Amino acid sequence: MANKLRVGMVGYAFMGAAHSHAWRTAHRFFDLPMTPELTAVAGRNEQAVREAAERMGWNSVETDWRRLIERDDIDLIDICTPGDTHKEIALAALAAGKHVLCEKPLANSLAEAEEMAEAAARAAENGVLAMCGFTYRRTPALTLAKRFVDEGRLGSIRHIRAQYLQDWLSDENAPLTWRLDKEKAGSGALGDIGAHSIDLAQWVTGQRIEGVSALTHTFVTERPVGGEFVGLGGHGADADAEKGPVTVDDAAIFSARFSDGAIGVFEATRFALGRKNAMRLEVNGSEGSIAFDFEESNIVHYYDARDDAEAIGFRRIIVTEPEHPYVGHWWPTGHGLGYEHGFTHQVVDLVNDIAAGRQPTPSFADAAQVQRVLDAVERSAENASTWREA
Ligand code: SOE
Repeated sequence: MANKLRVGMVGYAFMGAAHSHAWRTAHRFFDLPMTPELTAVAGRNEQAVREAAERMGWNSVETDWRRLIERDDIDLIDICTPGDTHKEIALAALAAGKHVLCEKPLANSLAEAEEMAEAAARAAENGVLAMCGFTYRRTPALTLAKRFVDEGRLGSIRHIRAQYLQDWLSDENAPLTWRLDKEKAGSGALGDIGAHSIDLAQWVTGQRIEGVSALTHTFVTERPVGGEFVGLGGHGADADAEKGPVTVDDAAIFSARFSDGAIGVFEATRFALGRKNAMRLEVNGSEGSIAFDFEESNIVHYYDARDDAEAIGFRRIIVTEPEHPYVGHWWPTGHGLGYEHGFTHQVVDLVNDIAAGRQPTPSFADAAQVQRVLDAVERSAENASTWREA
C-alpha cells in the first residue's frame, strides 16, 4: 500500500470545501505515490468545525491551528483562511517541518510574502516543501495554452489581455464580509481575483511583469453589517441596517510591461453584471494567439498564423481528449471538467512533487512575484503620476 500524506487543513469555508474535495478525490482517479489522508481540520468554532469535518470527511478536529502543527501525525498544513493569517500559520508550519499548501494571494503585503518566500527557501533545503494555490494553472485548457506557448507555437509574445470579471458585489446592499476588509483580505478584487490573472499571465508567457500603471476604484464605500451571507456575497439587510466601511478596491485596471518585451492590459472586478466567473486570458504572439474564458472552461481558442490562407482562423479546441493535460484520468472524450478539477490536479501535482522531493509550483517565490505586482498596482493607483486630465 502507498504511503500516506497526512493533511491538516486550517479553515473550512468555500476554499476549505474545494480543497477537501480534492484531497478526498485525487488518489481515486490518479495513481499517486502517497495517499492523502484527511487527518484533521481546524477552526475556532467547535460546533461548526465538527459539522464541517463530518460533511467533508475529516477524521478529527482542532479548535486552534497551532495544535495541528504540534501534532506528529500530520505531514502537511493546508491553509484555507483569509490572508491575514497566512504568514503566521505558514511560518509556524514550515518551522515544524510540515509541508505547506497556502491559498492565494500568498499574503496581505509584499513584506509578508517575501518573508514567507525566504522561510520556504530555507525549509526546502531540508526537504520541507511549500506551494501556493494558484489553482487555475491546473485547468486543462490553460495548461494546454501554456504548453503551446512553451512549444513556440505563438512565436514571440507581444500582447497579453487578462480580465477577471465577476458580479457578486453588484448589489450595493450585499453584506460587508471579510473579502471587503483590507485588514483581513489585503486588497479587494485586485488580490482576490486579479492575482489569478497576474499569475496566469506570467506563467503562461514565462515573462515577469516589470512595471505597471494602474487605477483602482471602490464603487460602494459602505455596506450593511451582518446581512445574510450566502456563497460569496449574499443579500443585504434592511435599508436602515447599520453600515460599515468597505476598505478595499471594488475594481482594478492596469497596464503592464513584461520582462521579454510584451505589453499587457488587466482588469479585475466583482461588479461586471452578468459575468459570473469570466477569467479571460488572450495572448498574441508573432506566429499565433490563444484565448480562454473560464465561463467556457473546457475550451481554448488557438490561432496559427502559418495555416493555409483559405482555412485560417481561430480553432476552438475542446480540451477533453485523453492526450490533453490531466484529462485522460477522467471521463470519456467530450464529457468535460469543472472548477473543482483544478483543485484535484493541484493535489495530484503537489503529492507527486512531495514524493519526489521536488519543488512544487507555484512556489512561494513565484507567489511573492505576484505579490510584487499587486504591490506595484496599489502604489501606482495611489500616486498616478502619469495621470493627465482629458
Ligand atoms: C471569489 O472572488 C473567488 O472565490 C476567489 O477568491 C477565488 O480565488 C476564485 O477561484 C473564484 O472567486
